[in-house]
Amino acid sequence: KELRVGLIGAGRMGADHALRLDQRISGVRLAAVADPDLDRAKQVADGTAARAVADPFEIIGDSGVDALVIASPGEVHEPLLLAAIDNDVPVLCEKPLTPDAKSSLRVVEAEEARGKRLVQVGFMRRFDVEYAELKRLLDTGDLGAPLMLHCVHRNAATPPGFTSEMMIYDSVVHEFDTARWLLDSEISAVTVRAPRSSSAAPAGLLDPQIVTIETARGAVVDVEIFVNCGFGYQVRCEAVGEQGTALVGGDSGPVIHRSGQWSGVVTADFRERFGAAFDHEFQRWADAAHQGEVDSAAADVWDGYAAAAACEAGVHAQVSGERTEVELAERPDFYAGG
Ligand code: ISE
Repeated sequence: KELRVGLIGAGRMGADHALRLDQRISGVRLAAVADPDLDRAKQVADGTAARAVADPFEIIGDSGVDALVIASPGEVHEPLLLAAIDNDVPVLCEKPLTPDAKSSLRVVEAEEARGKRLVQVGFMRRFDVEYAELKRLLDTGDLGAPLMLHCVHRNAATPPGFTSEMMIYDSVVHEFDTARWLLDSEISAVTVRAPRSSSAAPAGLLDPQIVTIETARGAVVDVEIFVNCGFGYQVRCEAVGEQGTALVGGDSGPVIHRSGQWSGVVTADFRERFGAAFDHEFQRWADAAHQGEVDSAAADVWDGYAAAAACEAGVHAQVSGERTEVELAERPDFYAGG
């Protein structure tokens, strides 16, 4: 029996996930696409078996929809997630879980009260082959105890309406999750500094920025976030341990030598760079949902909350210029070891 998936959000990411669910993930059928812009929902559903609707709540709890993918903007996630939890529907929710800590905590509490894990958060780097290998190296201790991560996160350009705050909760949210996951430690404080903005950045956008993350176990992570770098999409992470270093996301082949020069290609955007990771993430999610389970390799709601709390501190740090400590609620036993 196929897992009938309802997709909420038919924007850039939603359209990409629709294609993925329709063509690349086995054992699933795209059953519905919801977007307040009904024309956009129809365009994405077109050519698939899915029906298009404007109201996402119409497909939450619908007997023809077994599981949900939420790819709408973070600001509208909370009521959708609460409704899905209420209806016992498994969800793959794109990051961020929600844009602020309080609303994310309400989702944690709702899932805990339900007593069943239903929601996973789309931090796809956890499914990237290179990142997974880096995680393995850190877990086995092959690099020695970790001291630092040096991260670079560059986008070619920002869509209209992208704000300095979003650079934290939409972009650096990935590094918050990556740092917690790789270093197996909560984030304790965040500081943000910025050089003068690039002349390529839209007016009012503080771009680039340097975010410094401190973890509870004493590691420090620096992140360059530069979302109008112009040349393509680049995400790198170099881990520095007491006995060695490892870099992921470095330039890789094919390297072309021609006319006295060498060159290579930079990926255009995150759909291309992390396409295989998204596929892997979705297949594992669908397989688990089929069994009535969640994927243990994925980020759970607590991870989504912890990243949101770090984002909130990050936005405060950005605006105030001050090192800002992260305030975290007590981790419920329900999520311990998750
Ligand atoms: C976007 O929403 C993503 O999730 C991408 O991975 C990130 O690179 C980009 O900056 C975000 O806007």
